[in-house]
This record gives sequence, structure tokens and C-alpha cells, in this order.
Amino acid sequence: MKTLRSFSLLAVAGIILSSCNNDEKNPNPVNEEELITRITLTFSEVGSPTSIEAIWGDPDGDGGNNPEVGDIHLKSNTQYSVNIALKDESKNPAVDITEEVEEEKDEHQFFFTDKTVSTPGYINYAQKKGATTPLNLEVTYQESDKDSNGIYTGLSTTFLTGAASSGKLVLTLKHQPDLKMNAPTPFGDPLLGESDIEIEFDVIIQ
Ligand SMILES: [Ca+2]
Repeated sequence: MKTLRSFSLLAVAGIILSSCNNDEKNPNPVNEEELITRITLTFSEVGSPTSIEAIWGDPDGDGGNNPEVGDIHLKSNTQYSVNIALKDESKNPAVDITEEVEEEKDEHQFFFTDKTVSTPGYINYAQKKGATTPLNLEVTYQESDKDSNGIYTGLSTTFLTGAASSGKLVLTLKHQPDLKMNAPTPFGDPLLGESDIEIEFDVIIQ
């Protein structure tokens, strides 16, 4: 079981991850508490060796210093393959939280949303067909990135930018135990469950 500990206006999240499916291979005790201290979004330009990163970091975890959030600078009319990596760098060695989300993908989904428009408050960019948002951006989940029920996980997505624009992009990791499987396939439902992560990025497309 994993629970959200807390998150502030723009950010996150100590989380508790269990290793319940993997006890024999994993010497860590069940319900060991882990923290997310670094989230890296890597944008790899399709058809080019160029990639950029946007990093959210909170080395001291919940409380204390505020997290630092990098802006996302993208080129107009460009396609990117986007991957999300989560780490707990408060441990030595650092813990790869991405792997743990993958192991629990039936309960987790990342959403890229815009809070500045819409009712009840979220447009999932991967579903935004026809919606009016400030960002000329289309996000598509990658087909290979589904859980056992055929619902996307969102660790890998494709971003397609349009004309120059700017706006806010909110990255949310929802924890939906016993809920995700009932969400509409394949896109899931960003309003179900609790947020393990909620980060607002400034996006500049130029
Ligand atoms: Ca902090």
C-alpha cells in the first residue's frame, strides 16, 4: 500500500512504497518509507539526437526548503518522446522510484493537465481533442506503456508542439488502488484517487 503523505501548492510528496509483490527478491521491509526528491522529465526530439530535461528537485524532502522547479522549453512544431524518472536521492545509494511505480502500474497513472482552464479543473492533455488551452501542445500516451488492464501509465509519452505559446502544465501522479481498473480505458481518470505528485511547470514553446 502506498499513501500520499502531503503535498503543497506546487509540489509533492513523501510516499510510502511497499514491496509486497517482491519480498523474496527485495530485502527491504514492507512499508519502507521512501521519498521523491528528484523528478526528471527528459524530452528527446524525435529524429534528432537532441534532448533536454526539466527537473523538479527537493533534496531535503517535505518541508524545509521549497522545491525547485525548472521550466520546460520546447521548440514549436516539434515531436518529443518524453520519459519521467523519479528518484529518492536522500538514500545512499539513491533509490529508483520509477521502477517501483512500474511494479505498481495497475494502481498508478501520470496525467499532464492544464488547471488554468476547464471544469471541474483538469484537462488531461492526452484527451484534450478539441479543448481550448493556452498551450499548443498535444500529449499522447505511448502504446507500450499500459498496465495489465490496458490503461496507460504515462511514464512514456509523446509531446507534439504547435505554434509558439506558453502556459502551465501540471504533472500529476495519481495513486488509484482498486480504482484505476474501473477508469475509462485506455485514458484513465485524473479525478480518481489521491495525488502522490502534483507539480506545476511553466512551459514555453518557441
Ligand atoms: Ca523541502
